[in-house]
Amino acid sequence: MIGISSHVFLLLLTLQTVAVVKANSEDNLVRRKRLWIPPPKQLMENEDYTQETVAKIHSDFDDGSGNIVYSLEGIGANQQPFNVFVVDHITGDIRVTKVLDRELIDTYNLSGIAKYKDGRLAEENVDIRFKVKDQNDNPPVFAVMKVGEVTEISPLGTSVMKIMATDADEPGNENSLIAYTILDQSPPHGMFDISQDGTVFVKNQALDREVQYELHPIMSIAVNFNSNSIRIGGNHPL
Ligand SMILES: [Ca+2]
Ligand SMILES: [Ca+2]
Ligand SMILES: [Ca+2]
Repeated sequence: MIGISSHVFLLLLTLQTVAVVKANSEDNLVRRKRLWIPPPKQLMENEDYTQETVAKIHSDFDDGSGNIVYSLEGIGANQQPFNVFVVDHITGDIRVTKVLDRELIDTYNLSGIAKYKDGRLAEENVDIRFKVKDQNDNPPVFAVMKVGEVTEISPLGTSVMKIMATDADEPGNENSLIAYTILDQSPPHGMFDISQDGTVFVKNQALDREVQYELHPIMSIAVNFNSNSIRIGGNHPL
């Protein structure tokens, strides 16, 4: 059979063997497509794996003489971006040729192919998947800041504006989690506060329309911070 091996895939290989069923008795070389798909091997973005074998494909029909030729197909192999993953045609060793970026491609779904030298398939293609694990390598980015506007002597809690920021790291992961606090404000009288979801609200009723207020909101998650400033004026344009 054709299999994938690495420290992660060794156990899977055993399970896979059970799942293999011969297509018919006349042609033992071609087997029924496997229904069971191994989970992806995980590779960390920004880490250099180029000097190691990240996976291996091997056919039971490989007699060690070079009678089987291995190849890879899929996005990142024989489709753009080409040759991110390459396989040694003789040994079946799979290597990655560059440092991966999760924000570019987060999963590679490849097919491992084993053929005889005359071009006949030795096996059904095998699924080889690589998931690129996220690192916190993108800071939150504030959306365009507009000047907020609020009527003077507005009651406490009056919503002034909503701050928005985005983070390109993996959604649902703490690497992209954003919460907001106000780092400082001028004048420093604590006139405004901000909720974790980014809503700026009035904290002190004594707002004066002759004063220009400036806030420095900051994302409060320790691993994820970036700051910018916003201005808040009275109920007339500044
Ligand atoms: Ca990245
Ligand atoms: Ca981030
Ligand atoms: Ca990332």
